[in-house]
Amino acid sequence: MTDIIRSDAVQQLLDRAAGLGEAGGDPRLKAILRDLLEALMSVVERHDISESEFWRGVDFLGRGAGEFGLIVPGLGIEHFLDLHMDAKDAAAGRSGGTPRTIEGPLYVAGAPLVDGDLTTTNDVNLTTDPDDTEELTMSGRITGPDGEPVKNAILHVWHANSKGFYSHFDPTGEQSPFNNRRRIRLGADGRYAFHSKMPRGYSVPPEGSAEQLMKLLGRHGDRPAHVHFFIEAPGYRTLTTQINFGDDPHAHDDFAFGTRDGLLPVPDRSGGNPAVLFDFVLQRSESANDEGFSSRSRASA
Ligand code: MBD
Ligand code: FE
Repeated sequence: MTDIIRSDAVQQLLDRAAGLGEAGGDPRLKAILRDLLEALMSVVERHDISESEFWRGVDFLGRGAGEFGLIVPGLGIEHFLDLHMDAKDAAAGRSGGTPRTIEGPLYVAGAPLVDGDLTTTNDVNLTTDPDDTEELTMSGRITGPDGEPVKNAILHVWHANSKGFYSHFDPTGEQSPFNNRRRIRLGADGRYAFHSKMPRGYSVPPEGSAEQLMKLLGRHGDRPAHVHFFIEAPGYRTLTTQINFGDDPHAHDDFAFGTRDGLLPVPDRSGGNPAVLFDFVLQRSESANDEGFSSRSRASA
């Protein structure tokens, strides 16, 4: 079969579909969309996708739209964005510090802002709902590239409960709004400590589009137990990361590809309950933009 993607007819079709000859519109979007359409059409040609198969794919995207937040990490695209940012950082000489890893779809803005300056406070508790499982404690230091304490950071923390459900997204409707979610204001020494109830790994909703897709790929939709963080501090680059528990059965088999070397601590159980000592190292900010967040749309409450 001839390669129709390279034909004048298809190339002209792509230029016109992406509005390349039109004065109006957004030039960057035009350029991106042209390449995206060309990639899609190439795949149709390369795999000889039938009309029925194609529309099955369109139907899937329509039905799956509510779960794109799961499908994107499940297909490795969110991790790819991290690899892309890492590569750009490396090229710009901006390496070092705690690795970034995916945010995931389950952050909720507006969590209670609590005092976590350990010179004046000693109890930061994330779990306010009853949860019949073991207590997790987590503590450590936040430093900059030269080991200096990061002053006045805000540590955003969020994690699932012992059933693997996140507040605000809990299908059982059983959790209060910000259970296992806090913004912790740290002091001048960069130290943090909190306790909560040990999370269980997340699994995509049974019967949902993400689960259906994973099954068709012969995969699962499970993550190891983990704790998410954003760390923001004046003068430092905002970090999006998470720790995944290194002793979880899915520690090296995360459907969302969010586990990374250096982010897989094994909790110390010598004192009975799991305890994690974990230090974060931030990069210095080079522009105001570095101290902000991506403009991803996020739930708020
Ligand atoms: C999660 O809890 C999560 O962190 C990711 C990345 C995807 C789905 C659920
Ligand atoms: Fe998560």
